[in-house]
Amino acid sequence: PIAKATSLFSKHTKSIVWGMQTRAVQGMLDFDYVCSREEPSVAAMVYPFTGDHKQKYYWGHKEILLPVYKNMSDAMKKHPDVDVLINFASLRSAFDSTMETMQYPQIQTIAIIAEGIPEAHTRKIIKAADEKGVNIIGPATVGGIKPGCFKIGNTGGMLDNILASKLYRPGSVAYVSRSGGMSNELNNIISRTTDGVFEGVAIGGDRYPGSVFTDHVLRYQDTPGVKMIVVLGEIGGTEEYKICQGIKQGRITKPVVSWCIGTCATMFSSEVQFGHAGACANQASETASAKNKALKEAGAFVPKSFDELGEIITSVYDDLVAKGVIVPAEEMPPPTVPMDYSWARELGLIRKPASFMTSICDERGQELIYAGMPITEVFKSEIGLGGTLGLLWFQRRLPRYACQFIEMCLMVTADHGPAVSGAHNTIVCARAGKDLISCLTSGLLTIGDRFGGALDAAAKQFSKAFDSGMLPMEFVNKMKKDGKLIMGIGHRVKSINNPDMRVQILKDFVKQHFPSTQMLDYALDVEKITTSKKPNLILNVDGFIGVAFVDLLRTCGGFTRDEADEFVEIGALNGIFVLGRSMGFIGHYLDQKRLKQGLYRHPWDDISYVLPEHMSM
Ligand code: Q5B
Repeated sequence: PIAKATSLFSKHTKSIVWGMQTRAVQGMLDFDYVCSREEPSVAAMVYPFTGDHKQKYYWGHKEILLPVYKNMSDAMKKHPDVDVLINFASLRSAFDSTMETMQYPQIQTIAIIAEGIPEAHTRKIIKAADEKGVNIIGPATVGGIKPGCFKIGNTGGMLDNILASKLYRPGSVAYVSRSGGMSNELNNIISRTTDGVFEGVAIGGDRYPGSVFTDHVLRYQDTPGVKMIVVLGEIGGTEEYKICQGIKQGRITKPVVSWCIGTCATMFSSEVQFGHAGACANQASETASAKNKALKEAGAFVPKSFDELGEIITSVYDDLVAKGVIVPAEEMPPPTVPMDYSWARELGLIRKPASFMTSICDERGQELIYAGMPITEVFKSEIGLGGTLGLLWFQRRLPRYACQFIEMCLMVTADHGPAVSGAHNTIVCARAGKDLISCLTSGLLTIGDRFGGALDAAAKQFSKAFDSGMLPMEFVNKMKKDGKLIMGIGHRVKSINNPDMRVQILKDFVKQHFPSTQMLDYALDVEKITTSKKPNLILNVDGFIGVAFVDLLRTCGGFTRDEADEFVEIGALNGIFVLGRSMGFIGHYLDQKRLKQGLYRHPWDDISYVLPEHMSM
């Protein structure tokens, strides 16, 4: 078998990450940056489920691109300087990808993150790794960290943790633990009690880890920068006894501080399986208490409980400093890494004025919310289209009669034949081969003061006259004197002799259900005067909806007078015609397409050409 490397990571280590773990990769790059590495430790990613491409990451303040390869062979060929693979493959594919990785002699270390890999597979991986001289960290681990040099995936947590535990520069203490979570705790304890971590590895909680405690303790023994070793063992297995042997035989001479977690197991009457697959004592010698006792007897520094681990590390460290074995280096501040915007916001460190404000709809939660009403409630309370419009336009749950009135308005304005301006435009546009949206908008663009867009102006004119106490006749005369048309009055084809049934239907409903029809009554009095002058000067559909809506907003109980006036002022009422008539315009568009109507050209005989005559000099 080929000998395995004792130093797994340096300031120049380059790795390939298997899997699209973008957060983990960014975490590694941020770590590299605070360690003042010259180059990122991730050379590339391998992800078989997409084609070759590049992914954007931050390198300090800059943005960089890292390649993603579909095939491992391409990644290895393009990056011959890579000697570490971090395998984020799932428990189903971790075996194949790890075995494939070991075919490339450039790889010296593989970290396997997946939990639940079948033990038979792990044993095959271990056998192959031993033959090929590859160091395995994991499976079922977060990995490991070498301050100032390299961080495996998510080890050490987020950047604030890395900074708090001073993992951006090496100390003198190396540790090995089984648990990734506890390795974080060790980073914290060691950074508070000593000059910091030199290297830390979490070997993972499986019964057959790819590398064992002694593999790492012996590496640390042979690494000059390591001055003391911390081993955090746990209940289950007999690995810790090998450390005892190493100390007794003089193979391990550096001070070892050790504690095995799981001493509480003795409080249970039956055997306890702890969280890790390997954390179960199958015999007395595998209990945490037995192993702690043996370690102490062998010469390791063993605290009385985990709580005292920090104290014992301090005393061993202080002793090494006193003896001059450790000379703490001067602290240098690490380079700053900009904090991710979303994280800074989550921590409440920054605030930014929003570019947008909204108060009608919120789609971010589990359920869509219309003006405070969850969509399930919208359906449960059967508020219909009118109620939905009430929520989105007026931010109110309107009374039933109001919802019904809105729906009736939408129905009566839905269409009024192909001859009206908007439908005509839609039809011409459809026959010119345009799409639905173009045809619809082409029709909508004709809506204005003269056609379909007189609702708000009618509401304003009538209510202004009414509120100022003008008699209907005074209003008509004033408008005539000012040379203004009364909005909502007049129709091209409807008249008192040919009444508009749409208006009649609405009138019957409003008269029956609205608490007050003051504005409508005023407009009907105006209509009496205008129709006495010309029979087509009726209160038309726009005018009717406009004034009835003023009555609704003012008297339904949901709005203050200011709010009611504001909706008219900002043009809410024309929206009713726009929405209703969109149904018709879409109908005309579909109709023209269905009828396969060709390009429309207006006939010459319907155009009067009135050009200026030829001018002779
Ligand atoms: N005169 C609607 O006009 C129309 C007068 C008036 C005082 C008035 C006209 C008008 C105001 C805007 C309005 C909505 C253009 C209409 C709609 C939807 C639709 C459409 C459909 C659908 C019709 C003749 C004489 C003149 C005028 C006077 C006219 N209107 N006086 N106030 N409002 N109304 N728009 O027939 O003395 O002879 O010079 O602008 O409410 O769009 O179905 O077609 O569902 O699609 O062209 O219902 O009334 O009348 O302009 O020849 O005027 O009456 O001053 O007097 P006409 P004109 P004089 S609903």
